[in-house]
Amino acid sequence: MVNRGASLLMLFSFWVGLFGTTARPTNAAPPLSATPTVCFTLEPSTAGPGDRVIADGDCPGLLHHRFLRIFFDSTLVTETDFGGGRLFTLAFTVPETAMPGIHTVTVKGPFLDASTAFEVPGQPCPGDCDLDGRVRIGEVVIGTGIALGQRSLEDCPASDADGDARVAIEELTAAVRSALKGCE
Ligand SMILES: [Ca+2]
Ligand SMILES: [Ca+2]
Repeated sequence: MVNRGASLLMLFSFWVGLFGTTARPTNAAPPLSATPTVCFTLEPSTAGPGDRVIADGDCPGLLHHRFLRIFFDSTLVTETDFGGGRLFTLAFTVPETAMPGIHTVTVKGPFLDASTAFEVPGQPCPGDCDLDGRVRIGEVVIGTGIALGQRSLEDCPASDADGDARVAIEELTAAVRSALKGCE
C-alpha cells in the first residue's frame, strides 16, 4: 500500500513538474453529483448525441411553477412556459457535444431543482471528470485523490476506466496521456 501510494505521488509529481510552469490555473472540475430530489424519469435513459429524450415528471410543488428548464449538465436543452399541475412531459435533444459517460439531467423551476443520471453510451475519455472532452490538471488531481483513497469515486467516475471501483496507476497514466495528447 505504501509503495502504491508512493508510486502514485511520483507519477503525479512528474506530471505537475512537466506542466507546472505551463499549465494555466484552472478551475477544478465540478464533481458529478446528483441532487437528492428525483421526481422524473427519462425515456430512454441511455442515448447518443442528437437523440430525442422524453422527461416524464411528477414533482410535488410544481403546481405553482410557471417556467421549467431542462439542463443537460450545464447546457440548457428545453425551456417552456409550463401551464401548472405537478405532472409534466417534456422532450429534449441530447447535445451533439455530449461525450460518452454518465451525465446529469436537471429540471429547474422557481422552486424545483431535480436531477437524474443519463448515460451516453461508450467509454468516457480517461480522466475527463466533467465529460467536456478535455482533461485538465484539476481532473488529474481528482483522479490522484481517488487513487490515494482521499476522494470518492463519485467525484470522477471517468478515472476508473475498467469499472472495478478503484483507480489504478495505469488509469492515472491514461488520464495523464489524455491531458497530454487529448481525448481520442
Ligand atoms: Ca474535462
Ligand atoms: Ca479501475
